[in-house]
Amino acid sequence: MKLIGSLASPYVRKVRVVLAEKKLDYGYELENVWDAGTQIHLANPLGKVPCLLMEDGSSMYDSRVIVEYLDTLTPVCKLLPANARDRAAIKGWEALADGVLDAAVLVRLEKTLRPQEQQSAAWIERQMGKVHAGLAVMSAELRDSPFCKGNHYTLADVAVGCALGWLAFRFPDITWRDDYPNLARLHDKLSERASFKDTLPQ
Ligand code: GSF
Repeated sequence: MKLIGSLASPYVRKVRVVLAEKKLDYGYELENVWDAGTQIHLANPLGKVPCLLMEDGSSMYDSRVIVEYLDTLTPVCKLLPANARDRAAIKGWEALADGVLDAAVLVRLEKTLRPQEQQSAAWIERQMGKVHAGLAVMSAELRDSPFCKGNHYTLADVAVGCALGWLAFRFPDITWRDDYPNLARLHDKLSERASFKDTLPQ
């Protein structure tokens, strides 16, 4: 299988961290989805990365679908439990982390793709509100647990780690490290893992 991705995307990073944790082999192809000549729509009609190209020629997206599939391929480092309720709780963490990213990505696009006079301060504020509300809930739910879901490293930690890492990369002014020391502690612990070290956004 081959992953189409980009070096800065937090959603692509989530997939790459999972591939590394599961010790799965894969090809990796970089694609600039913002380039006029991008071919990404041939694999993903939504024109987004990550997109996983399968051996039979089909493609798989988006990141949540891909990581859930990857977790079934090998018992190595199980990231999602079989129990439906526990599984939904972890997928809930992933939805929260991805939702924080979705809002922050919208802010970044507004600020980088639109001329300053066309940018909407109200839109930016609305999206930033989601980022801050999401971070507050992450911190409240993490409490002083070693990982998002108690004592076990799961997909929730992968998703939260990628979201925090991308905020640190693109929004260094957001003071989540000072505001939420427990998120900083989790982020620092995750950053020591090879899967996170080898996939730093750039
Ligand atoms: C989000 C992917 C996405 O927005 C997922 O895979 O989880 N829910 C999806 N990818 C961005 C790159 S990035 O901001 O990480 C993308 O490909 N955007 C291109 C576009 O046309 O929106």
